[in-house]
Amino acid sequence: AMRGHKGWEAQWTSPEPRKEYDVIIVGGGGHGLGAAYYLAKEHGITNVAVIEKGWLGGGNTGRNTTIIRSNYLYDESMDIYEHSLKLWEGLSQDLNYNVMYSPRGVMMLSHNVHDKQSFQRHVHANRLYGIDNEWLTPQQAKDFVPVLDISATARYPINGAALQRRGGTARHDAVAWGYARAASDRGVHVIQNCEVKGIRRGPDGAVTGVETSKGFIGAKKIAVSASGHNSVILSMADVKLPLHSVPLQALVSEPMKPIFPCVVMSNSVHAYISQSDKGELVIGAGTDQYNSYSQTGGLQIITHTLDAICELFPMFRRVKMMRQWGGITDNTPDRSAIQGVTPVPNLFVNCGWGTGGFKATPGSAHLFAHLIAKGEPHKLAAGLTLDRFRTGRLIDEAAAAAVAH
Ligand code: FAD
Ligand code: PYC
Repeated sequence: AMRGHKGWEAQWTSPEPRKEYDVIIVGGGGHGLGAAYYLAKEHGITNVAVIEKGWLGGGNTGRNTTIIRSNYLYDESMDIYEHSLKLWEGLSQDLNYNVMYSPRGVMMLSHNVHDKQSFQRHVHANRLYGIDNEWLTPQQAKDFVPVLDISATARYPINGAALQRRGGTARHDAVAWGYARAASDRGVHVIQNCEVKGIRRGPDGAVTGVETSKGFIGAKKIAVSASGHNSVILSMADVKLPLHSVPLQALVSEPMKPIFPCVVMSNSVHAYISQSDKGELVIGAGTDQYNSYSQTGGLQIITHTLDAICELFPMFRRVKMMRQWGGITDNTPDRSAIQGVTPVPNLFVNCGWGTGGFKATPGSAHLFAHLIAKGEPHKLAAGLTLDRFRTGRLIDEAAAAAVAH
């Protein structure tokens, strides 16, 4: 700003597409850009393009409430989310870019006997697996978040809470920018404003490239990581995915002085809240109950969430809201992601992160790069393949997904 916003260096190059790449990644969110970075850094594969129809991070990466945690129930999930949490802990140093990871603690409120049994099951499962999670009494919860109403007459009484202290938040668009810069520095092409409109295949059925708004671009391998639009893109290669796309909304308040020290989630009453470093309350809701590609969402969903926030934190009743938006989430029937090969040779997919994939960004990207490079999943992602919907070996994380679906 002292230079009058003149003379800033571009953080990544914006080249014209080559005729052909070894790997094309569709989707310039954190997962796609991160996969490109790890392909270059850990597998020496640099003839890579990330193709984004809009701007980097303009999808769910830049629209989410940035909650990071690894307190899931099943081994397959704990493996990948804890792998991711460990990468978050060193990500700013690795990328030489401040992603503002802030392990301020994620607290999940319990309001009834069912919540308590379910969360305590998660606490025990996590601790047995070596992941931090602890059970708090209502008073201990209030000591951690003094503005919480734990009175017996509260509309949503609180009978305890689960706290993961290593959980927290990060700066969403810094994650996209940090990965983009680091990938570009290693030779990856980052191509924005370029929509993938088709997938071309050869006589043997294997992919040969993508049709885009900038013309045909050849590729030996194609890796799709396009969140709410994964099923649309995979259908271009006649692959049907077990996904449905629904909007999820968030909003921010006017800025205020530091008042809210951690992240609080209330799954039963459909609200979650933290305070950004700019001072805004960052608040999120449940999903719309119908499929849609509109990045807005239903008014009744977000007003219900604000009702819940005002009941849990009465002192926020007069705070003004500044902005609201939605993102399109791709959800699987068991609320766990899919990362794997597809029936089409050399076409890979990373999808189904639904309402909870921001926290997974570094871990998912790291393991997706392994899959693309080696042609088979890393052992930490081995349970997330597409064929679990054929074998029935589902990973039901509906409770840990923590957002009303
Ligand atoms: P994206 O960032 O969406 O990137 C995919 C990209 O693909 C987009 O930029 C899109 O433009 C591009 N694309 C689509 N179609 C095409 C095409 N045809 N050609 C080229 N490019 C294309 N997760 C958490 O862990 N914690 C949270 O607190 C949390 N809160 C959320 C709150 C909201 C309101 C929303 C919407 C989501 C939330 N999530 C949260 C989920 C999380 O945001 C996503 O799972 C994650 O960010 C997905 O990242 P991504 O890189 O896969 O997708
Ligand atoms: O997965 O933790 C999460 C989450 C919080 C809000 C939306 N998703």
